[in-house]
Amino acid sequence: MTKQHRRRSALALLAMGLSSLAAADVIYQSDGPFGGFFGLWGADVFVGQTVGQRFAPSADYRLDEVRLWFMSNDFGGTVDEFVTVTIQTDADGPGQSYPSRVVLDQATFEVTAIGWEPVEEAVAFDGVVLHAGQRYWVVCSSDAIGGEDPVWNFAAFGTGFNAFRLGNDPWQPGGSGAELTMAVEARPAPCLPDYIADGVLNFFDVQEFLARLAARSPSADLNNDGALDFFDVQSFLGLFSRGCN
Ligand SMILES: [Ca+2]
Ligand SMILES: [Ca+2]
Repeated sequence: MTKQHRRRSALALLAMGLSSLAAADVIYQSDGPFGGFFGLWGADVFVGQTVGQRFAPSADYRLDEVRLWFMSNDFGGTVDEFVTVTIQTDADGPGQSYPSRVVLDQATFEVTAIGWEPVEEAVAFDGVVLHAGQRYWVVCSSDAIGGEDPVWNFAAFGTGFNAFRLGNDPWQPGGSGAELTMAVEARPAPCLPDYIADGVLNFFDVQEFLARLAARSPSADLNNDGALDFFDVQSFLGLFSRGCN
């Protein structure tokens, strides 16, 4: 066997391994913060205001990553403020769409922007179940005080469906307005109970689901109620017995 041949074989094996894992799709993508009509502006994220933007996947997915552009309201040096990003379901009243406060998963990042120089922050998530056609919210909050706070950049063009919450007040019903910068990447999940995503439903999927449930992984919250309990087991068994095409 020549050296070149061996290398090809290794590459072929690598390709096979990767093809069994679904690649992430970009299921939501705003414009960037630069240029355009609006120029640089954004929504303050601080003790006085929590900000959310809505998205709705067109198919079943598992959340992989959210990317957001942030700049700092502090003209000074380095900003050392943290932003908490939560994934929430929709309160879903008639014409009253806003985050439900049911948190499916959350992650925190430290704002790295200095002054009005936006930086794109990537926030990883561990497979939160996103059901086709359901509304979800990416919500940003922070304990920063006003004047030195993180600012979630508006996109140069476009409109998004946003909601704002002032201090500890209830959420104000959302509406269409300037688009907040946001990209959402998720892995297609054409068969939700197929936790070992190999297109086949078998014992290994049961094992993987139960392991994630035991590890309190948000990826096991099949019914999207923010809790991990018997109802998720029930959902899993229902989906599993129904099978996949
Ligand atoms: Ca499987
Ligand atoms: Ca649940």
